[in-house]
Amino acid sequence: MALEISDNTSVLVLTGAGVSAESGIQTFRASDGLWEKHAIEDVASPEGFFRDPALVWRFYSERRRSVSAAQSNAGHLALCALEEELGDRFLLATQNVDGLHERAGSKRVLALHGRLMQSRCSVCERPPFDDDALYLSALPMCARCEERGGSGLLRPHIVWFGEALDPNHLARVETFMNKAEDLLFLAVGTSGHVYPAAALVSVARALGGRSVLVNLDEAGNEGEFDEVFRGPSGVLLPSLLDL
Ligand code: BJW
Repeated sequence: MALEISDNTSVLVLTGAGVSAESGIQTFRASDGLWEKHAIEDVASPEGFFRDPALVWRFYSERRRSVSAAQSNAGHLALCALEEELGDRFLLATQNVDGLHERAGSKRVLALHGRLMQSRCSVCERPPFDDDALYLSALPMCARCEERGGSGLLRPHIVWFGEALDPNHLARVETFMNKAEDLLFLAVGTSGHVYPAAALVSVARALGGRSVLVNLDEAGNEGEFDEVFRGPSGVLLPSLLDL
C-alpha cells in the first residue's frame, strides 16, 4: 500500500538510527546496540568528554571507521527519490550523524544531532570543519588556538545530551511545517525516546498534519502516530513511497 501524496502534500521526514541499520551501522538502544557497550553519560555528554576525552575520541573514531566502510541502503535511496519528485515540498530532518542520506543523494537534509565526519574546537568559536581522521591515541588539538598560544581540544561535531540543537535547524523545521498546505510527517527508524526530535510528531499533529511511523519495534511515542508500519525501512519505504 502506498502513502497518499498529492500535488499539494509537503513531506517532513524524521529519520533515526534504524534507517541506517541495513547499511550495517549499529543502532543505540537495541540489545546489541551502542548503549549496551558504552555508558551514555561517558561518551555522549560534555561532562564525559571533559572527564575522559581519549575514551570519547576512541568511541567516535571507531564509528568513523565503520561509517566510512558503509553504503547507503534502499531506505536512503527511496527518500532521495521522493525528494526528487517533491523538490521544496520535501525536508529531511535526521538524527543520524553518519551522512548516509547525503551519500545517497539527498540534498534538503538537516543533521539535527551533528556530523560524525566533522570536528570543532571545544574552546574557541572556529566553525566545524570536515575531519575523517581517527584519533585512537594522541588527542587532537585546535590549530587556531595553538596559533594564538592557546590549547583547545578538538571534539566531534556532535550534539550530546544536555546540549542544544542548532536553533536554525529547528526554525527551518517549524517554518516548513507552518507553510505546508497538506502536511505529512513521516518518521523512520527511530525509538521516539530522544527530545526534541520525539516531540515533532505532536507538533505536526497540532498543525493538522497526518503522521506515519515506519519502524522495526514499538517506539516510545508510537501512540501519537495516525498509522504505523512495522518492518525494515529498506523494504517498506520503496513500496510505501511507490517507487
Ligand atoms: C529499524 C530498523 C530497520 C532498527 N528499519 N527501523 C523532554 C523530555 C525528557 C527529556 C528531555 C526533553 N527535552 C530534552 C530532554 C533531554 C534529552 C533527552 O531527550 N533525554 C531523553 C533520553 C529522555 N535531550 C537532549 O539533551 C537534547 N538536547 C536538548 O534538548 O537541549 C535543550 C537545551 C536547550 C538550551 C540549552 C541547552 C540545552 C540533545 C539530544 C542529543 C542526542 N544525542 C545522541 C548521541 C549523539 C549522536 C551520536 O553519537 O550519534 O543522538 S543520543 C542518540 O539517540 C543519538 C540518536 O540520534 C538519538 C536517537 O536515537 P534513535 O535514532 O531513535 O536510535 P535508537 O537506537 O534509539 O532506535 C532505533 C530504532 O530503529 C528502534 O526503534 C528500532 O526498532 C528501529 N530499527 N532497525 C526500521 N531496519
